[in-house]
Amino acid sequence: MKKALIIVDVQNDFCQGGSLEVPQANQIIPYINLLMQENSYDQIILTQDFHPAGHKSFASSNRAQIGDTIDLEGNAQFMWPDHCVQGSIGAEFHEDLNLEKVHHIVQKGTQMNVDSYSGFWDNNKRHKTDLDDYLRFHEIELVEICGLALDYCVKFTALDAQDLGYITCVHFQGTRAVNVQPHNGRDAIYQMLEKGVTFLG
Ligand code: VGL
Ligand code: ZN
Repeated sequence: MKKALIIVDVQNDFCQGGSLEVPQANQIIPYINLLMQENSYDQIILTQDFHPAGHKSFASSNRAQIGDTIDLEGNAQFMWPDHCVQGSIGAEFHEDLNLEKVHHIVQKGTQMNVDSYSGFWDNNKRHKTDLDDYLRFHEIELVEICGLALDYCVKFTALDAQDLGYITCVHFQGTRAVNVQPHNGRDAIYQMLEKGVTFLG
């Protein structure tokens, strides 16, 4: 069975000192590098949150406060600090992440008026990235997912992978939640378990 490793959004803005810092994010990088060194994956894919300046998921673009929820074209949209702006250092992959063995990069969140937590679909499920087609072309049946953040982009990527028919695993040691209160991504884990996602590590 062919396997892919999908590494979600290991970018400077989600790591230590970034504008949307995920607690302990940097701790997962050596673990992910070790996974890539195993040579057990047929494909290694990175996702990259990649917003245009002024993206509508930013509080600053809506005269909203960070943490508010607004209506964005009929969908509830959480208001984030500016992050992963195209061309900025914050959008780049963390320099400690070893990119040597990466086969493919999927950029998401590139359309101004819709956010994209999943690596497969935007949040309103209108626009699909090339990730599903890419995996099918390479006859991938099982995906292992790691990266940032457990409770947003990792969760939605895993739920969509499961929906799309892949056997889907998340590396517990290779991910961290952005919301550590009240209980550190546990709700996200339950949502994934309910859908049939399994956990490794
Ligand atoms: C993410 C919030 C906003 C993530 C991306 O990578 O989990 N979270 N954009
Ligand atoms: Zn984003």
